[in-house]
Amino acid sequence: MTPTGEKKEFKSGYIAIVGAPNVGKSTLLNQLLKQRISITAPKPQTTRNRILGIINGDGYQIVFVDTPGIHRARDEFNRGLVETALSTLRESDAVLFMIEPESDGPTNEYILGNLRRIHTPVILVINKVDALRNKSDLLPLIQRYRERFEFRAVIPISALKGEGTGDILAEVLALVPEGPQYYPGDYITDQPERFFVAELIREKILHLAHQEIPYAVAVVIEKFSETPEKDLIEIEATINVERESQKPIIIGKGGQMLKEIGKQARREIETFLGCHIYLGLFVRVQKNWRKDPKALLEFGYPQRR
Ligand SMILES: Nc1nc2c(ncn2[C@@H]2O[C@H](COP(=O)(O)OP(=O)(O)OP(=O)(O)O)[C@@H](O)[C@H]2O)c(=O)[nH]1
Ligand SMILES: [Mg+2]
Repeated sequence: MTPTGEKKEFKSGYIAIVGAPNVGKSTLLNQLLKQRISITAPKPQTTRNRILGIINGDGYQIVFVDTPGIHRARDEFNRGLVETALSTLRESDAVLFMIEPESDGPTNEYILGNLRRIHTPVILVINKVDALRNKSDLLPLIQRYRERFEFRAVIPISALKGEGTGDILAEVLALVPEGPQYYPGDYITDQPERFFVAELIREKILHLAHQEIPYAVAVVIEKFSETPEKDLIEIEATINVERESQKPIIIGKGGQMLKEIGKQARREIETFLGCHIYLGLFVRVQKNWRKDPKALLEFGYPQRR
């Protein structure tokens, strides 16, 4: 109840975070949530699923939805990722369209085309302003975008440094309609813990391996068993690669690479789960899994309808 006695309605909404690959969408989600739930890497096509980040406040629940980067996909697998992003766009109450000033490519025009087809308020988020060489480039950029689309607001931010993200929250709060509480008030996301564990392992591979390897990898959790009395979770995961030749690269000389992946992943998983873990990693060749509908289903990746 408000001081005047009227009933205050609950507000809620789904807010899609979309943009070209690598612009910083997942970094923004983590910054809004003040927790690392979406993996990030300086390489495109890091995010492969829609990742929910739920903010519960007094009288509202905002569900931010991180999505794979939208790009001109050349193969079926990537077309599936783009479709995940575009369908999220269509099902949202508002959209954060993120760009980065230093690489403003034709993909953004394609995304704008999609935004014109939906009738949802869109906020233009200009990320990585910390890395902008000439701050004076910002105003003409904003001008150019304002001419192309009627944005509800334009917010320059640095997702990495957490600058401007408060403005996003305030703007979004003003936009979300009255609505139900979609998730229990203590939920921050909808995926099970094991999904994030698999993602953290994949993130370490993204950071440690080069060339085609990051794209050829899918991580599957085979075992996740808790022993509360020992404050320990035993985790076994398979790192699937596409070709025989990729296996020795992931394992590395004398197993060094796999050991490093395991060491870094374990550290982060322990922080994430808040307990000790045992982590066993195995490498398996699942030939051309990105083209195999059965494997895609098993690995939890979208398939085109
Ligand atoms: N300098 C700077 N770098 C940033 C900022 N935000 C993100 N980055 C970096 O940009 C890279 C990509 O960030 P992600 O959050 O993974 O980008 P994304 O848009 O989710 O990428 P995809 O999932 O591949 O589409 C990472 O190396 C981030 O550290 C920022 O505000 N400033
Ligand atoms: Mg991402």
